[in-house]
Amino acid sequence: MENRAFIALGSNIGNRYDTIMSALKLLTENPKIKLVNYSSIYETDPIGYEEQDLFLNMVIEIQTVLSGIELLDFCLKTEFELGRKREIRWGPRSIDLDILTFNQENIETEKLTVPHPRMTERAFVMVPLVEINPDHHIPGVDKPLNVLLNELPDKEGVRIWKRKSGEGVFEPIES
Ligand code: GSY
Repeated sequence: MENRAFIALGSNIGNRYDTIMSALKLLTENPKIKLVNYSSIYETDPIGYEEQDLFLNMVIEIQTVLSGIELLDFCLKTEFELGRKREIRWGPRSIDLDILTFNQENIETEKLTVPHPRMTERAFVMVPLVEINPDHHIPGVDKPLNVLLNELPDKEGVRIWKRKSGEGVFEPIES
């Protein structure tokens, strides 16, 4: 599987944990996608439109033979299967799957911009991303992710909710 991508997952409607696990299951059931790494799950204060419930957020690393656009289409299909309706722009959502990076590529199309244009400003993305890949460089940015995270304010809005390992171990796919 030649392509390497990071995807951010978020949910703040209904059973947030079950929805995130269902999204992981649907993604990894696709034979063209292999889960390589995953972060802990964080509970996070909403950014953008603040009058909404807390989110659960995490980040995964995958390998895939899909192109960036094919991966986007599969993410949108997965969101749709899990009941996502595209309503208020910054509003509540049952599941959100955002492609953060795709190899070291810059992709600029009507449907997809990669690296995700707001990823480095969002602690709910950067904290889980740095947990699994602190030294990663985003194309066109000379500082590694952990340095970018250190420079971010408002990290207290991102709190560990379920650890990847240690007490209360969480497995990405429950059988
Ligand atoms: O862009 C993802 C959806 N979203 C989130 C999110 O996932 N987490 C938090 N904490 N705030 C958010 N605002 C939006 S929009």
